[in-house]
Amino acid sequence: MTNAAHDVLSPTPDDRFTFGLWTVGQTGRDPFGEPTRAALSAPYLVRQLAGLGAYGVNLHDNDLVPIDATARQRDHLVRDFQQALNDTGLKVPMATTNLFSDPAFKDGAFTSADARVRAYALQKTMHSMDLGHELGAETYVFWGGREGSEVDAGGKLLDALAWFRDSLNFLAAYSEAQGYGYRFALEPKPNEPRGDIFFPTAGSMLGFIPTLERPDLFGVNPEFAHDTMAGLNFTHAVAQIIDAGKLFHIDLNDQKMGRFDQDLRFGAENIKTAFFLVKLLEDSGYGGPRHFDAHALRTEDEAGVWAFARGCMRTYLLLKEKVRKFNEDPEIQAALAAYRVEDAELAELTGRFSPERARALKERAFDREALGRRGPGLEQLDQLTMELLLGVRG
Ligand code: GCO
Ligand code: MN
Ligand code: MN
Repeated sequence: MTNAAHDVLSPTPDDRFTFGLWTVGQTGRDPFGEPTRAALSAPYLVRQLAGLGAYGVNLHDNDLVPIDATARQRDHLVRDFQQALNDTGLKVPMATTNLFSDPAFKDGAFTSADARVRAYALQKTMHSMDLGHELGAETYVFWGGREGSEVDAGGKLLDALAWFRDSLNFLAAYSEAQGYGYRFALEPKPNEPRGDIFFPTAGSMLGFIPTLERPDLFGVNPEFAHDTMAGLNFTHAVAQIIDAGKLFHIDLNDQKMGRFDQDLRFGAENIKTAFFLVKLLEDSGYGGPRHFDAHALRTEDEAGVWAFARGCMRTYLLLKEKVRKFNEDPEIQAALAAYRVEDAELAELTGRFSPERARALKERAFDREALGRRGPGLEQLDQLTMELLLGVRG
């Protein structure tokens, strides 16, 4: 490997790669089986991630502080974690609340039909926001893992939406009152662990955000696996979020369509979609964290965990390098230029409505058959992309 190639593929904090404590700390437990590897402490995970070139580490409150910890235990755990952050320079850009593991949340947190559960969820989230702020987090994620249902016999659908809205309004106001200045990122998922989760897609979140009191504080945290599980095109979802100015955070991983939630290493499965996603992120100038919300396969030991973490970052950087080559490849650029047909006169006619332009456009003659005959060259363009990805172009 040449030095130049080595540099391009070695992660540095400038690449803004982050992992969750729950991702590299995942012990291999699944619904059918016990852990296959030992739990690793938060300070140890921080030191390892920093050594690999990550920028930051994200956490749920209970990834660091057990739900039943005493105040003394909390202070001790936070102090040791903070020490590891100080020693390594690793940041905590994002924090979130675990509102899904405890049985209290089995039928929802902010959307529970029990007012006591909803109030407890608010209380727990405020404590978690305090912790996130203490650690320097600027983004706060809401993933409503238990906000959903298996049966709708409870008849709470419209109420649940209102309860969710009230909770987010309350918490945004709390953040402002405390001077935390959080930006909130709402994470959609279609199902798992609930049979159906409320707000299943990016579009659901984009439609909901304008109904909040402070829509400016809210954006989306889309996840590759969540759209892919549902057979949707994740890159299209991210484009719509960018178009709305709402890409506040992103969860990267991989997934086979139609399966259980796999949380595979980034790029492990859908390499072409991953390429177009990296291209979209890089070309759009997205400057936020590239967060890997995934974990090593259950088969792996600790060495496999670090191979997983290195692999996520390395594949992202490999794809970013391919994006650079794609954007510089003369044949690809010529095919792209040929794909788009521009017409200055028509651009003028269709640009902005006026009665005159509308009349002129209605009178304009189009050679419909010629339009239908034109081949846009997508087979060739896609093959060139494949050859670039497979390493036979540059
Ligand atoms: C999942 C989700 C979670 C959230 C996390 C942060 O499928 O379990 O993706 O991993 O991203 O709780 O809020
Ligand atoms: Mn997920
Ligand atoms: Mn996620």
